[in-house]
Amino acid sequence: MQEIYNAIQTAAIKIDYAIKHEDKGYSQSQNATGDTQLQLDIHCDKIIEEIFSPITSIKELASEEKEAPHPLHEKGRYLIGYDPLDGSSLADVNLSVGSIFGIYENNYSGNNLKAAVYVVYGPRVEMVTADESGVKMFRLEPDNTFAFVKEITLNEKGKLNAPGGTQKNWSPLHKELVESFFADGYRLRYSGGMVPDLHQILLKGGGIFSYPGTSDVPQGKLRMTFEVFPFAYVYEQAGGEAIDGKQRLLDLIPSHIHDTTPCFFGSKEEIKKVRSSYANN
Ligand code: P6P
Repeated sequence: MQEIYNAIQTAAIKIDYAIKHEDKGYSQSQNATGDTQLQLDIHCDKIIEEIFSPITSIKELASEEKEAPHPLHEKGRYLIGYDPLDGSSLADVNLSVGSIFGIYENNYSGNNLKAAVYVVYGPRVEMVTADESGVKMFRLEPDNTFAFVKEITLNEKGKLNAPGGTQKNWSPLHKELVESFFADGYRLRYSGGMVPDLHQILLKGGGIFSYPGTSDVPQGKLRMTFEVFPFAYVYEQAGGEAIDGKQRLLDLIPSHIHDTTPCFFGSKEEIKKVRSSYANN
């Protein structure tokens, strides 16, 4: 696994440089989910593919930016589902963006995750790894090494509320749930970038991030394989929970690697409240 973590660090340094110095606007193509791809999306995907290709423990790569998985080494142990540059359009307005990696065995179901990693490209470049040893944060140093900073754990209850999705398309039930957190004094922290938004809640000790099913996207917007399962794993390893409103997210089995799901990530108290609100939905 360390070989894969090292490869992610190498890719992160190149991706951070590309974000800051090589932005090339939109391409003529769309990804499997129908998002128009930035040249940067395609460029970052190529960086990862080139760096991961020689690693013989990787059986295949499944990228959010490609329709089908890309086979690598037949006897490889791991399947890697990744989003090379999540929230890439935020780079145009100089906000933080990120890369997300799920490291699976056998198939891309949530319970087959063996580790999850994300990288935040912001004022600092930070990498967070989650595996059976817990959740660890590393920071890019001037000598291009990643130094260990700390272990991350979530409190039972937090203070931040990150409500995703177009509000006019929320169900009345979801609108009431979001407003109840604000009525309890939670602070709004939402940039539209899943990686920095979830990173902030982790670093500030807790809260709730939600991207529900809405009238325009009933199955939610966020992709299970590349975004939702890796963060669900991180949050559970940090002592939090992650559900679709009712079920544990990691118990879900996608029928296609680009499937999406409604998702809630947070501290235990907040997830308990979500479960209670959605119980009769
Ligand atoms: P909305 C970015 O496009 C992204 O995929 C995630 O990073 C983010 O959480 C979500 O979409 C934001 O979506 O509909 O709230 O703008």
